[in-house]
Amino acid sequence: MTINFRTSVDALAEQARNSAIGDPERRCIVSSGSVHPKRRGDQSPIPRLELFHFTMSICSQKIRGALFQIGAPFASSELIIMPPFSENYSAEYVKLRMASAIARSRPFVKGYSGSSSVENEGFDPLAVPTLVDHEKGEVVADSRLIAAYLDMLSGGALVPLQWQNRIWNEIAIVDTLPHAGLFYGANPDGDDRPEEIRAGMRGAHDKKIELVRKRLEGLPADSLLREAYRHKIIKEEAGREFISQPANMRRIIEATHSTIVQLDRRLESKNEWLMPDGFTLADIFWGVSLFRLLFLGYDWMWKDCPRVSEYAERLFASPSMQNGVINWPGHPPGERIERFKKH
Ligand SMILES: N[C@@H](CCC(=O)N[C@@H](CS)C(=O)NCC(=O)O)C(=O)O
Repeated sequence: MTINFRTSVDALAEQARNSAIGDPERRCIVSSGSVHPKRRGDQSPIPRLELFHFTMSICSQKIRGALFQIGAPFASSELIIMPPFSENYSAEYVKLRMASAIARSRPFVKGYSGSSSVENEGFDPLAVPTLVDHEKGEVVADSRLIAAYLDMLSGGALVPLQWQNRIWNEIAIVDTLPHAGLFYGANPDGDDRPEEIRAGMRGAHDKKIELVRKRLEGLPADSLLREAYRHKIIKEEAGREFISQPANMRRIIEATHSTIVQLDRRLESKNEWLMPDGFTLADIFWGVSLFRLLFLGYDWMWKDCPRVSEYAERLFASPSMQNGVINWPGHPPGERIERFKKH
């Protein structure tokens, strides 16, 4: 029997779209740099690329930034990944994500270090973003791989050949920063996260574990899907323990601070961007990271880093950051980020 992968990927994406996304308003078509909601009943075909993502997911922000940078139209299928919704725990969505190559080649997530890098943690099958290429019948998971895929589609517009090594090295650095730990956990020496985040993150791991457990109950025994959910529980339990320890939080804050200081040394004042001759994927990943640190109140990390300070201002004004991150609908307010928003 031959399997038509293209049809099966389309079907998986359709099931994920229809079952996981609670509100059809969170499905729209994005074209030529602007967001055009797709009306209900609109028969226009979905574009070649479809992104399953979430406004506040840092990994999703990197990919939206990259999509806007290359000007590729895409179908935006937005899941709410926070409890009590946790639409990313829908079995239909997880099945789609498990059709990606990385799901087959990497072990499932089994620990927590504060980052969400596949290199450190393993593959999280219940996470966003996931890209679907409807033309090729391909599902791509993990922000680094999705970014590489988009670079390939754009003919190298994001990662010019001459800077490959340096750019991928920068991306590996950003990928291992403990953004998740800094978002869920409080700084024991002064929590500057916006009130909405502080309140929302209280007990978040407990709520997530409970929701995953509920979903797990209905899954077939001995199935790979069940294994995927079991690993998600292991990760969330490890995360709950990790952020409860002030020593862990101090360690990841210090590590992030020292990474920012090192970035300052790599930036050259004569260049506008990180690479000598133009805006690249490295700038998108750093833009998203610095914006998140600013939002969470960690901008003191570049108080004595003049090049990072100037670089951050330029990044936050760039079209890919403006469209894909800062003005993407639904970003929660924060006193530190308001001046960068277009009103
Ligand atoms: N290495 C993955 C990490 C994916 C990931 O951890 N995504 C987070 C948001 S940035 C997520 O979906 N979390 C869902 C949850 O915690 O339940 C990537 O870069 O795409």
